[in-house]
Amino acid sequence: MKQEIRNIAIIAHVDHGKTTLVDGLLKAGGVFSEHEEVATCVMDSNDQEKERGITIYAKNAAITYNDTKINIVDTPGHADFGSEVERVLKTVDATILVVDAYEGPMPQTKFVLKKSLEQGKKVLVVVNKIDKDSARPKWVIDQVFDLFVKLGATDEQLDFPYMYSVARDGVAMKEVEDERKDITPLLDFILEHVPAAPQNVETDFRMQPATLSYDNFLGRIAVGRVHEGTMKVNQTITILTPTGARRTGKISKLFTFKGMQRVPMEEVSAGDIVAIAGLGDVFVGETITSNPDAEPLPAIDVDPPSLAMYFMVNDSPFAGKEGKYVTSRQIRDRLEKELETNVGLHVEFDSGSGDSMKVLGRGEMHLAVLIETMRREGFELQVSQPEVVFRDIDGVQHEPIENVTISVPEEIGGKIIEMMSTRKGQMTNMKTENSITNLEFEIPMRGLLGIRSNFIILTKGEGTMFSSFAKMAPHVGDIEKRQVGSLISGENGTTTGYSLWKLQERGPLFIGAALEVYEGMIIGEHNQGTDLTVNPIKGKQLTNVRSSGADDAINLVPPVVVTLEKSLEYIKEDEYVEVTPSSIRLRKKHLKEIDRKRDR
Ligand SMILES: Nc1nc2c(ncn2[C@@H]2O[C@H](COP(=O)(O)OP(=O)(O)OP(=O)(O)O)[C@@H](O)[C@H]2O)c(=O)[nH]1
Ligand SMILES: [Mg+2]
Repeated sequence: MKQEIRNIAIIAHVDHGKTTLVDGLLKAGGVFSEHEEVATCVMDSNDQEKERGITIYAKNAAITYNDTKINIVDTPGHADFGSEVERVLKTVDATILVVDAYEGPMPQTKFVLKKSLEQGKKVLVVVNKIDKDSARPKWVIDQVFDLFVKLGATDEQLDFPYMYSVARDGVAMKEVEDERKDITPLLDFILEHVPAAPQNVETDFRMQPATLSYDNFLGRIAVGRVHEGTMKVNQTITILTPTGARRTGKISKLFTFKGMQRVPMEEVSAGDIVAIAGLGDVFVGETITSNPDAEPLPAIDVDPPSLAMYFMVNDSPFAGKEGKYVTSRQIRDRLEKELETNVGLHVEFDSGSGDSMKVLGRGEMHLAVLIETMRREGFELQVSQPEVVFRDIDGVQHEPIENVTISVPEEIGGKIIEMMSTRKGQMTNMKTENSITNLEFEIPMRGLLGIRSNFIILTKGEGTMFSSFAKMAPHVGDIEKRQVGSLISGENGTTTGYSLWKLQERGPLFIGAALEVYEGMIIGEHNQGTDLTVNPIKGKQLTNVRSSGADDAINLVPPVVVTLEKSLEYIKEDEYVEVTPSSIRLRKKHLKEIDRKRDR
């Protein structure tokens, strides 16, 4: 008899504890040897995932419990990586919706639940972090129920099973008051409520890749669920596109998952989640089949990208000094390779002029992760201000609208409402409890660009703000922008402490002393809201030197650290971010003041 299989995806808003919960399941599944030192969030294996403390890519693992194989897909909770979630839902029969025991449903909870319900998946709810002092698990269950109702769940879906957990301690409980012993209640819960995967092997093989990865030895690897049938290594197969076009290929290696590893197999069969190597040109959503006349599986639709920016060859005076790959050809090839696996990404190679390409993604973080990856690989490039992508629907220009949830100290609530309404945000909910005000808005994505730094200043860092794609809606009209201006170097040379000391009263600086700058480089923000060309390389006039005295002491405020994300948020339409393996610089498109004046 075949081993039973259960396929689940863990979904949630960012930080609600998905990856930590998977740690617990892996440990219970005997994935680690007894004395092994196990790190936390072991599934977050990518460098940027570890550094940012978030999941970026959906990943597979599998454990065996009571002779049943459980395939587990960990998914990212950040809104920018929502397309990862949408795709892997196709590979599972049920989702575990993890919800923070204090926060309750957040924007991305709504997004991933909506996608699960739309695809008719069974949803199991786990209220996590019930160890928090502020935890209110019963309230959270009510809120989740309301969300199911709002999203139009069927009666059957509304009757969702739920339980509680402290993922960090590796424990799960049926009731809040139950003993917090281990994770087995969750494993039993999965076996009880997740339908067994159908294993029809008496028919032709059909499998649909949901994610792609790249392996230096094996080339492209397609991961997905075997819909039906069986497949052996070295078998010749047909790849069907969703529109019915076909081509042939040969499978060189087959894998299933065990723990976090891919295990080579001679044969794979219906119901399991597998990885296939040897098909160098297969794409997400195509159908791999043993029968050339088989029906393609339904296409996998993901929401289209909502944010675009231009990637260009760096043409600053410092171009080519720090990067290994700098040409337009190299950038183009790299983007082409990225498109093979990064399904939420689009590139219009010929939409820019000359050396620029339009890159479209799901949000600032999605694009920033790509740029950061490229720079770590040795790329040097220049990028433009991110812009929202509009879409023509039935002759009407539409724009992306986001759901935003904001939580701030009560006394700032008014200011936040004002900030959101000047950006065309519509308040949909407001509640104050224990001097914390929770606000919900629908707002055009345009209105959110560049808002985060403003939000941090307004709340002095004591607030949270989350957003997630809600819908496309007709363009809501112009949004007034805050006037920001830059301090721009008018010189080529090395900065001096003396000149920066004079300049720092004009606004926060992005650079320190003894740094090479060029004419047209942005060295700080001008607090008057207009661009100002300045001289940061001036030395102190020797004739003014006083022999002694404390008034000579230069007190330089430490420069503002401009990270990639901050730069993308900061730049205006006439500015670029210059990205190299060792630096991030901001610059004006026109380096000379006279050209900027002419262009105004
Ligand atoms: N107090 C408490 N903290 C927890 C618990 N579970 C997870 N955390 C913490 O919550 C944070 C986020 O956990 P993750 O597992 O990375 O959350 P995630 O849902 O995978 O986040 P993304 O993948 O970025 O969406 C970490 O700092 C965890 O240590 C819990 O049960 N109680
Ligand atoms: Mg995670």
